[in-house]
Amino acid sequence: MRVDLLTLFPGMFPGYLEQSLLNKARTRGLVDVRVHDIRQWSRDKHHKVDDRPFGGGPGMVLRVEPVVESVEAIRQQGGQAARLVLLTPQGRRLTQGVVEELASVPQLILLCGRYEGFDQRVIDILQPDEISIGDYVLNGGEVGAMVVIDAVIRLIPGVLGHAGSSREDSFSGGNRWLEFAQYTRPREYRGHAVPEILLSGDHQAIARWRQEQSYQKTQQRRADLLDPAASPPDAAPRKELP
Ligand code: JBB
Repeated sequence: MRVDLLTLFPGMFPGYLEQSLLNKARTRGLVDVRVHDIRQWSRDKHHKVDDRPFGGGPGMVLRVEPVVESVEAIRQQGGQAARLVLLTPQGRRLTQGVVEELASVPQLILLCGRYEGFDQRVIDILQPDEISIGDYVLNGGEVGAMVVIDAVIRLIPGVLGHAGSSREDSFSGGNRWLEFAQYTRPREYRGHAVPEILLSGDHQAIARWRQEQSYQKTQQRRADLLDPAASPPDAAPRKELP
């Protein structure tokens, strides 16, 4: 998969891109990530890409020409059917389902905005897939783009080991449960002991206990994740909220 990032702040990405999993995927040739500065496509001698909004108002707007022309240039470089994603609070919400969809394309172009947003004609002309990572105010699309890459990259075959792929299964599809609590040595720390059952060696009982844990935690904290049609695990007694 090829990923092209279009941004006014290319310096934000190298640190993130060099993190372990992504770097491994890149050195193995599973993913080719390229960062581009939108200013490269400015016609202005000062590399200006923003301007004051028609009709007045505070702040600046990203101009249509450099943005449209940068995307067109990157599309031609890729030479494949690229999916253009624009990170914006106006987009559809990023979910694991959307991530799975994005992981299936040969080229992703992630367009990151700044200032008060893009000239509307960027959207009208390019018709990007507009995506939001959540309802909070950010200063630009870059962090959202990193979230998209992070989630997409781990679905590319060969990027994760065996453990990762089976783990992913429990979170795809309709029913997603939160993880059960994990413990490692020591068996006791400051009076906090590891649950006895995990030391029992009874693998079936452990599996059942973990399933109950997952279900109850999900029920208590994120009932919205539970598929109402799915039934709880057999041994899970229904616990009231504290
Ligand atoms: C950005 C946070 C875009 O598309 C918009 C919009 C509004 C304000 C600012 C921006 C710039 S880019 S992506 C996530 C900010 O409505």
